[in-house]
Amino acid sequence: MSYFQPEIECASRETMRALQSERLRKIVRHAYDNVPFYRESMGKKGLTPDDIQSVDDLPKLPFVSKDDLREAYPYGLLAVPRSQVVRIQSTSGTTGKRVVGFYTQEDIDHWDECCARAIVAAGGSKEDVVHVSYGYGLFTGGPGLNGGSHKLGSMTLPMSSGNSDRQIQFMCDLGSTILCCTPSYAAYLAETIISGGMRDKIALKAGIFGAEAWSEEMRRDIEAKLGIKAYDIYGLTELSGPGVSFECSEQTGMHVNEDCYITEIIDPKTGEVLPEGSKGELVFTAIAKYGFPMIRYRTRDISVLRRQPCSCGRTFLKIGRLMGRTDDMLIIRGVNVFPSQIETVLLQEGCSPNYQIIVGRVNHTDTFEIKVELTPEMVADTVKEIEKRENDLVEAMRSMLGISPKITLVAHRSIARSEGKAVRVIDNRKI
Ligand code: DLL
Repeated sequence: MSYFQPEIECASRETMRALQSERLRKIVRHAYDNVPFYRESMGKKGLTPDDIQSVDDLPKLPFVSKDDLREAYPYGLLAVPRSQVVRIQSTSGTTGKRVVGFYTQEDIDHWDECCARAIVAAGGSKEDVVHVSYGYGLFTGGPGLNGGSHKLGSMTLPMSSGNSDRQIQFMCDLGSTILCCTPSYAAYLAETIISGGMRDKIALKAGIFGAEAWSEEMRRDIEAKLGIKAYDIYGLTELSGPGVSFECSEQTGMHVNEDCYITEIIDPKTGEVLPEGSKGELVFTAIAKYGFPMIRYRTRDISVLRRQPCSCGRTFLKIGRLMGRTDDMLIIRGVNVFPSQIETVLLQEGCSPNYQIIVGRVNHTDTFEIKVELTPEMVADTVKEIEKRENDLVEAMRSMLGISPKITLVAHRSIARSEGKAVRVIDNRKI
């Protein structure tokens, strides 16, 4: 069995808890001393850093929510002088306000290590050619896996997403062995490889796929089509990016990098901490991240925690496959989309607020359609004028969301009204 840092990945429970408690004390003190938000929220509970001595004290601390992050935009949670920040990354956020994460060099070093561990757990070594087809730029996917691959010393292909013909060409010519991208893009590449008769020209042995929900069926399908083993990886921008947790060869959930993150599971309604094994919302505390401290961050992701011996030898606890979210964020082709963003564009473009988002999956690729009612003023429009409106809307959505939906203008009053909350989203993907 290979590990990137065996002394950490296979540490005893006592050693890991001692390290976590030490790092927790340090990060709580750092956040309290440098970020007014943390000082105030702890103050409201009558807490000072001295009240937090070990992991057992964690539940005393208040939660941090995505709204807190939006309010703090852009610099509100920055905890180091700007001269110590070497990088920012950002989410594909909602209505204008993104979440911006700041990284010191030490933060990046830890993040790279977490991703390097994921690559080794997927069978990677210095001998591998790591083909990174996650997006680069503000999105954390490309930079995260790229950093992990560098740290490991593997040959890294910084492909970014898109241009599938070039992806496949490089895969064949350079002998890529590990593919990193979203599962839906992996499925698309697999089909393109097979239909182009290139299956026996590729040397892939593993894939590291995450950033969106995917099913066990999809895993088996990609594995069969590409002749690889496919590993899940999880993370979020607020907590650095990919590599919060990663799968090993057992493929029964993702090991959390426990020297960097303390995991809790809570009841999303009451905030009560639930015992391991219960289904609930994941809450993480980043204990090795100083630029932008995240203490008890509510992810809104639903999963289950399990601590049991793993055949790979790692002692890190596992989170199960992600089961959904508590909010309305959709992930379409790997991009985070909030219905509120769509509504904003429609209203800005003078369209009706009566709309429906329909998401599906064909050949493992997400389909994305928005039906919008014609306003009474538009009813007299010619077919040409309607086509132009649809095209303009596609463009406006693309610039807000980063991906293009199909837009269909439908008859006035044809979308069913609801007496309670409007049904804005029809997600036909079976995950
Ligand atoms: O998606 C980071 C990432 C990049 C993870 C590459 C894995 C691989 P965000 O754009 O901030 O960051 O989106 C985070 O994506 O809260 C989950 O809802 C979802 N997500 C991430 N990984 C998985 C996964 C990146 N393996 C949000 N399964 C998270 C299901 C996932 N959902």
